[in-house]
Amino acid sequence: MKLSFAASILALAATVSAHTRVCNVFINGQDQGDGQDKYIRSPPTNNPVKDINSQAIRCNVNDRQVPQWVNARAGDEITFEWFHNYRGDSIIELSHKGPVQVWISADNGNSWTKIASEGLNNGQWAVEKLVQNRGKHSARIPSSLRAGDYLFRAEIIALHEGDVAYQNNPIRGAQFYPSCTQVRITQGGNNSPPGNTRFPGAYNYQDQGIVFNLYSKPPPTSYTAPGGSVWSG
Ligand SMILES: [Cu+2]
Repeated sequence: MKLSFAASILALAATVSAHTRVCNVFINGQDQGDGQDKYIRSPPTNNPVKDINSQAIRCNVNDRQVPQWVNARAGDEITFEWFHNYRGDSIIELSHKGPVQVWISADNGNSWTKIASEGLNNGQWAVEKLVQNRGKHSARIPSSLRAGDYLFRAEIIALHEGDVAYQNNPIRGAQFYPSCTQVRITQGGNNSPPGNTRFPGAYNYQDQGIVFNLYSKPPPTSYTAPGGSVWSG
């Protein structure tokens, strides 16, 4: 009795610490400070979203305006830093292999445009690279992007239970970690992002980048992330 209670606590702790969320954003390498609930629409926990038809697939479960905006210019490099529970911890359990993508929205999340995507490159998953980079990944803000207020949606998709669709087996399925940061582009160009993508709506359970077997033999050598191609501006 005692043992099984201890075991279940350990199992719970392991599950919780496996997950991840964004804590800080950098512009051209400059740390913008702890952004949680300040300029990041932080969820209350580091749990994944699994239902791709839910509103939470957009900006996670706590999508509301937060008080601050990160200032940046078109052409700047934006970096997102992830962690389990505290900065500099082990970031995300390495079993959680999958792609890392960045999207932008000019209309508070109504429509989205992908600006960065990394999947499987020379046998290395974007999540493995993220852990190697101490939780950081970067994207170039298109230099033609029009000035204005944007949401930047950074996203990890963990495929370790993605060999089946959540729809068919709700205790498994790919895990999504969307995170929305408020960014004010103070100086920009002439182009508005096409915004041809919606969340929910962009993903479906027929996408081969969502129902995907990491453990096939021989191991997968190519992968196409869901949500279409990257807009370069
Ligand atoms: Cu997890």
